[in-house]
Amino acid sequence: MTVNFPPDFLWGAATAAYQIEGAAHEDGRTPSIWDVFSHTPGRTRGGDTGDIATDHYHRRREDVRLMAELGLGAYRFSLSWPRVQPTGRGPASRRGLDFYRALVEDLLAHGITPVATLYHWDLPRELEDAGGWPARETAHRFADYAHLAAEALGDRVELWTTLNEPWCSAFLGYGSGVHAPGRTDDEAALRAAHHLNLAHGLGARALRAALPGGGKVLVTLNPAAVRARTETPEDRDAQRRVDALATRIFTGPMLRGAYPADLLTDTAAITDWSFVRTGDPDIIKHPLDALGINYYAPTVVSAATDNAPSPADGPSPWPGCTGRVAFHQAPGKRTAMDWTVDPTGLYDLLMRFTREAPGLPLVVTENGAAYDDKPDADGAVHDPERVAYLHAHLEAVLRALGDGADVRGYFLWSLLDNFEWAHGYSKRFGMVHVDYTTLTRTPKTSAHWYAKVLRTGQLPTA
Ligand code: IFM
Repeated sequence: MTVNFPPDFLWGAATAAYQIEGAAHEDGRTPSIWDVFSHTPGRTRGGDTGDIATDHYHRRREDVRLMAELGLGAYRFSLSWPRVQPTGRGPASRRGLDFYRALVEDLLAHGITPVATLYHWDLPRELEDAGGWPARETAHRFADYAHLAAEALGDRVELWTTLNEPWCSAFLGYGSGVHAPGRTDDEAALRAAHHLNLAHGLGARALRAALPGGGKVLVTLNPAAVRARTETPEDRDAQRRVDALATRIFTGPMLRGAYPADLLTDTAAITDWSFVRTGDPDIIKHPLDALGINYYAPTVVSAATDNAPSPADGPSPWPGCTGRVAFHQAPGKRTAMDWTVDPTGLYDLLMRFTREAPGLPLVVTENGAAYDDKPDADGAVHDPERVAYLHAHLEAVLRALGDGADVRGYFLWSLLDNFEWAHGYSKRFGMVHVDYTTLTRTPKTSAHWYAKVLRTGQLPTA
């Protein structure tokens, strides 16, 4: 097994605008779908919102200093669309762009490579009012925004990601409705998935047109490591069905220029897919410089049975699975999200894309875990479970590297504790603890552990 990570391996941490920035009403920013959703009673735990979040907008310098002290080589952040282009149309906001310009300059001054994500779920409200992702027009609006962002920052930012986890935007946002904008409509969710794919393709082209020679374009997916509970044909079919909806709905058009035939058949009772126009697949299949993979936990499924849980009750993020697929808890230790700790899922995904997309470099753009971390009497925050989680998942990355996967980097989710969407501030993913009363940042044990790993390029023996 490979023992060391490659010397040029990109070691980073990731965040997203709405989860950390706060300053929701400052410098011309307009509301996004997440402002509307989080301010709607009953949508987030305890009514938490991102109005203040970790106040990163005002503490940017402190946060970059912290990253430098930890020795991060790269920082993956997202641009807030309604901060950069209020209302989602028209010219860019100079004040909005100034913030990202200053952030990028700070990062570069500390030798940290900026990695910008264009869309991490904060669609400008006005675009949702005009139809949101189920409307084709939104993909064109995204391309304009991508162009504005790349023109403004492309001379300093080389690595760009178009979308973060479009599965969540489409199926949690428009299918189960547990994420903004909170709609529950299977057909709209499938339309949204297509228009997110189209936005990726159009956005990637817009980025290339505006980026100087060296710019690199990625997309970040959260492909599911789906396992069948047994090897019966019925359970294997449930696995195939979920894999199509979770992963191949994006990788099909993005990497191969076509939607998988089985996906179209599985969802035929919901839509005829006539929203896919001639030429769309060619736009979506834009050559990528790397594929970003976010991984947290595996998914275990079986064929639906009368006594197994199925997404039959209430809206589901799995159109066409109701009454056919049952979802199960994978065995093993769980995080505070109730997600099973299983690093083999990460290894499997890295090897899968090594086989399916030969020659395409891979980057682990998110991986991490939430635990109920609390400062002790001295103010220190010990998180041995997170250290164990990270250790096991980095071992999986090393194993994949040793088996031929071209993995170029790893981004820990997350730099800071932050707003965990519908869970509000109740789930802490950070390697740096945030006291939400004082907004004090305290690196946890895992941050010091990670700093050592990235300094040495080696995992300590467990
Ligand atoms: O916090 C999220 C992030 O915004 C997207 N990926 C998963 C993380 C943990 O749920």
